[in-house]
Amino acid sequence: MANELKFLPVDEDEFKQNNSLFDRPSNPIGEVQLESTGALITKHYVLSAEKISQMEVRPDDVWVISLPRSGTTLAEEMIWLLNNNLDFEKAKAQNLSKRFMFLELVAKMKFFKGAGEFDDLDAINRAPSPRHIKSHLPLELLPKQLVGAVKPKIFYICRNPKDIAVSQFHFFQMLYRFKGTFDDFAKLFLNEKMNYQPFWSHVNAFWELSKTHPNIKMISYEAMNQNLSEVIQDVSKFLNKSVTVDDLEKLKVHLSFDNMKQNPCINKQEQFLRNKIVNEPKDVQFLRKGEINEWKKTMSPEIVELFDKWIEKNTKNSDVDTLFR
Ligand code: PPS
Repeated sequence: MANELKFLPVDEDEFKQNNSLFDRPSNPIGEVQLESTGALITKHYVLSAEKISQMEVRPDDVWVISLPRSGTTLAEEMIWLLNNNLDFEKAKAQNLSKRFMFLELVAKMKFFKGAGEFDDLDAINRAPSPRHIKSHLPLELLPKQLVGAVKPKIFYICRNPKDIAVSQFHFFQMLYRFKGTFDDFAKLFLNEKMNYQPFWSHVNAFWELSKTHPNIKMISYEAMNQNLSEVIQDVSKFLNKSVTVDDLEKLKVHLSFDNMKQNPCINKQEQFLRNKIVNEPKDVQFLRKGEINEWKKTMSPEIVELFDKWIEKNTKNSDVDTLFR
């Protein structure tokens, strides 16, 4: 099989400098970039890149793609329940990460278990249909079959990048002990130095495809936050499912921020404590605020200006920003 994905190492000084802002020995910011697009990822992933690219996609797969902190978890729980006839009992009995497999986390397992000893995609390839798969990878690193004849259901979750940056800042303070200020983080984000970036091509690729591919649906965090009923109805129609008024109300209660934050199958409390990411249950902030426009309260005017210029520059020839207005 021809190796079509070519990765280049990130400049060593820049890599060291960016990772020096994190108090973790594991260097959270990626070491490699895809040559063709500059997509930034960690070296763990590269071991599985070709396998992921060539992976078989099934017509009844359900995929959720997003950049980190876009509202992926909320979308996954909603979509899984709608695609599983609102089986709340099963949803409460099994961790969401088991119900929705995280594509590149599996690749990371290969790195830790030792390349060659462990078939990284085996769990996903052997999983019974219908599979539910989540990924933060940009389109160019996802399975080629995702776009083409197979036509699985694909959801792309997007969110105002200003709020993504605020959410990522807090999340990486917890997960990777980011020790810089928000302004330090915002500059990394705006310079496209976080894993899975560049931001705009990640979103744009799916936004453009969604205009001609009826199997791709864009969902914004803002829509889920402000009008969940409408989103649920839209998603159920897309999945060819019907929901009664009663179902809709039950699902909305289940998906409320407070309920999901208390839900051990979703809140990652056990996992973060076990892996010593935090020491106290109260410090697990996987579900953190659950608000829109938090940036308005927290960003300095200087950083807002930098974001506005970045948005203007990157949306000149596109209507992609209409997604999260
Ligand atoms: S991750 O780490 O990439 O999987 O994060 P992701 O799930 O994409 O996004 C996390 C943000 O979504 C918020 N969230 C919710 N908001 C409202 N209601 C519900 N039920 C909900 N579930 C998750 C979560 O709090 C993160 O946003 P912030 O702004 O940090 O609160």
